[in-house]
Amino acid sequence: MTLKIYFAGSIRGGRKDRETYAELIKHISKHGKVLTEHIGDASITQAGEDGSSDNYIYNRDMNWLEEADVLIAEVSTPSLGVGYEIAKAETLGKKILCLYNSTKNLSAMLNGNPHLRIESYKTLDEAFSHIDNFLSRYHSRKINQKLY
Ligand code: 6IA
Repeated sequence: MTLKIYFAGSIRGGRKDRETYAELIKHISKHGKVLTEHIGDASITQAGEDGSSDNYIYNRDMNWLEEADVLIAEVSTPSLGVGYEIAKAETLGKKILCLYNSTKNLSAMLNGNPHLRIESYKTLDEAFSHIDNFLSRYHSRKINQKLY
């Protein structure tokens, strides 16, 4: 079955890492279906004007989060929405990978949470290998669980 991945990245928190999100999404798509491909879209600006109501966006995103097998969040740009999604995914029992640029200072609320896998990167290739490791562990854990 195809792996479903929820990718989270800042929108109203600021769009300066948008191109990084697009590269990460392209890489993650090799592993399965990214439910939130639009996070890397240049057409989604910080102000946002795609016409969807906030209530529609909230409901749709929460449904996707429930449906997802894993959450991968890029957390270099602080975002209330991404922080909320991480906490929600934790409550739902999802496996979570948080990636951030090593030049940033990460919130203790993420960095200090033992339930999150947190990885910093300097280059996109480093970020890609963190993703590959995280997803291969996810697969092997699932296979092992099926044995018992
Ligand atoms: O607080 P933020 O806006 O930075 O929160 C970003 C996170 O919330 C992302 O990981 C998304 O999953 C979710 N999110 C927030 N706004 C949207 C959105 N808006 N579309 C999809 N997901 C969203 C469309 C454009 C909008 C600015 C009108």
